[in-house]
Amino acid sequence: MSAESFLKDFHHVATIGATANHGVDRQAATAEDARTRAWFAGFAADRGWEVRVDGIGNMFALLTWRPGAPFVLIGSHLDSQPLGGRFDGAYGVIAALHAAQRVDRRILESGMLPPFNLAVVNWFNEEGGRFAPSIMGSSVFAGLMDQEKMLDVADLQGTTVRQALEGIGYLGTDERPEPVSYAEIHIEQGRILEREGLRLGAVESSWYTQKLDIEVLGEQSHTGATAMADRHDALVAASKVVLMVHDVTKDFEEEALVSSVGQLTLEPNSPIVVARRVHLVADLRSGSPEIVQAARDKLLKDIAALAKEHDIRINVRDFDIRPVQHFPEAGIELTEKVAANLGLGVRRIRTMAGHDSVAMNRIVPALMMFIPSVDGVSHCEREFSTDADMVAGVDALTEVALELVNG
Ligand code: HGY
Ligand code: MN
Ligand code: MN
Ligand code: MN
Repeated sequence: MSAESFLKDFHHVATIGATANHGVDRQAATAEDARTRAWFAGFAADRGWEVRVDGIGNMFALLTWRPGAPFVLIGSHLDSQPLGGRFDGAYGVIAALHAAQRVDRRILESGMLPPFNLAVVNWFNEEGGRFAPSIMGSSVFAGLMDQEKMLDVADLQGTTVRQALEGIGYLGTDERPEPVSYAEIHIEQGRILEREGLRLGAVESSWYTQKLDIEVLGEQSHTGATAMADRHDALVAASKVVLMVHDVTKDFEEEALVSSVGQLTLEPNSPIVVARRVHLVADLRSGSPEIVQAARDKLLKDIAALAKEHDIRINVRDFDIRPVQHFPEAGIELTEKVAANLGLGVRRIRTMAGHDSVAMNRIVPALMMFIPSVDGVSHCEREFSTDADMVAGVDALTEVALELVNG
């Protein structure tokens, strides 16, 4: 499998759900997601690889050299954020398909059957933009989230995961391949590799992350006829909460804590009605769980005082809590060895973004590699990585996968 055929496939998939500004909008279990799933299944079928879909919509393409043996899983996710980037997730899936093809060729040429089989995985709903929480498919696979509960999660329009997956024909019942290890390649989504002129990142740990689900309940009234003293405006209070979530980072060392509110919905959302309800989600992340806990506790205290001051109700619920993950040293050293063999500058790196590898590392040894992101931007249409860096990453993943299947 040549670099050109990988690039042709990548740039083709990037046209599925393409947006006007060179991004993609392929949210979990939408028609656009279904089109990339069909492409994934076609790629596998063309090569005679068995395709399986499990009970939460995860897709697997199986290369079974040794029936009954467990599988090295390599892959990522094809779903995107709304108005997201072309590279986040999709790069890792297409790289894994091409790496698997190369590994298959090398094994057949060697005439030696490896102890483990190989499966390429497209995880369901890694992004969590439509259905919260994120990293859903791999977390169910790893037994960290309950499948039936996740199937009942609804989007803002009230459509459940179950209905959406049934709607696109990807609510499967297939048996999951038994995993022995996991490897994923992904864009860095930060600017460290670019700044240091390096080609590969060996991910050694992830951040502690959690979200706050916040509901602000005021009183609906007329924006004209209601006296100011009589208003219980949920949006005024919610706006102060948004600023609190941003400002709490200033209580800690620079960049020690990152936090934002990225999602806010309003009821009834009419120009001449004082809002009765605002729902917002805050995302808190830090290398230190203690910092996140301290920030969360301060926010809960300040929000309680705000509710009293405005004589309204504000409900806060913790969710999508992810502890710091350390990746096995053996996988990091394998990445460093492969990088050296390929002549690629490499360094160890921590991820602030969540990934499927963070879920998989809870059940099998996981290995994660990054390629550089131009300007370090992601979760936006401007997200970009170069063809050369993507191709180098496929080379690295191929070597890693070959080592892992050979045990
Ligand atoms: O949670 C994350 O950071 C990922 O992009 N879903
Ligand atoms: Mn991703
Ligand atoms: Mn993402
Ligand atoms: Mn009126």
